[in-house]
Amino acid sequence: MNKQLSIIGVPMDLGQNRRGVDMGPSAIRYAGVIERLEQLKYDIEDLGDLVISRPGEEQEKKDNLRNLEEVREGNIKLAEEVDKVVSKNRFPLVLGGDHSIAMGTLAGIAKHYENLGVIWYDAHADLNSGETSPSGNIHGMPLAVSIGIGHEKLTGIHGYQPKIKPENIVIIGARSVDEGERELIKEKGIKVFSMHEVDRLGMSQVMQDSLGYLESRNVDGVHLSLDLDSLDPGEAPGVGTPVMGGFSYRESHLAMEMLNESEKITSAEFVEVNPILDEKNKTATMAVGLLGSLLGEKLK
Ligand code: HAR
Ligand code: MN
Ligand code: MN
Ligand code: MN
Repeated sequence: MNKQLSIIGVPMDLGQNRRGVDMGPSAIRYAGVIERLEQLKYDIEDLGDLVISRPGEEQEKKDNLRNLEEVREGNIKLAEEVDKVVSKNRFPLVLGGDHSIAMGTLAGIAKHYENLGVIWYDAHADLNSGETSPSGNIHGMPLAVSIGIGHEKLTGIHGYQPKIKPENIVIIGARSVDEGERELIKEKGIKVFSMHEVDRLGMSQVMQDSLGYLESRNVDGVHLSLDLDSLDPGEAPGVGTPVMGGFSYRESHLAMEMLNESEKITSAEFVEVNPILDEKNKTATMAVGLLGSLLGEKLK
């Protein structure tokens, strides 16, 4: 693991319609992320939180894309910041914020790789576009945007597209997938370990298979995009779109340890922590615990 790590907070909540997820970076900081990583002997550069401009009043939803201009603008800024971090050969760790920020993170990272792999750890597939989305919320679209599907104002962020190849993606934990997303998964042959497979195979096998799959694709880096709604809402209630039947903290912990052991992860983002919906900052505390494991905490 690259021990030079840069943290960027992104107080973005415009990719969906429940306020509070913009406080995610603060909640994760409050839960002690910096101290935790310092203990693991990381050289940390904290770049603080980006400034996200907020429309004064509810914007008209154009093309079924809520807050399109603001979400685009925030992601352009994020892509630039992340790009600089990778150029300095540092590990970018992005703290959200809603999942729409994955568009900017991936835009900043992927141009530095020939064949970037992505692990999308989420209850959702985030493969909608304005045409297929039931909500018009852009946080349900970033994975589609990153493979070049969606509004030009989103797919064109940071001046190139697509950012990643559909065959270099592994989705883990999906259990709420819309019709249009299902079709796209089939059409593009995207690898998905839904909750069904995780239950049948167990997390250990799923992680082994996921890493093996990405290796067979000859990826030259792997980005982990972890949406906290992958966890069961009983354990992690501080998320905007909870879906029953999620991962336990324990099995996610194992997943993170296995990713650490693989030494394949080259960037990460933790998103969708909403402290307003949380209980005593539990969800942010879990995010920090998972990050600790991802970045090398071990008992022996
Ligand atoms: N699929 C639904 C939609 O597009 C819900 C998306 C929820 N998204 C997230 N990201 N929390 O995973 O509206
Ligand atoms: Mn998501
Ligand atoms: Mn590339
Ligand atoms: Mn989700």
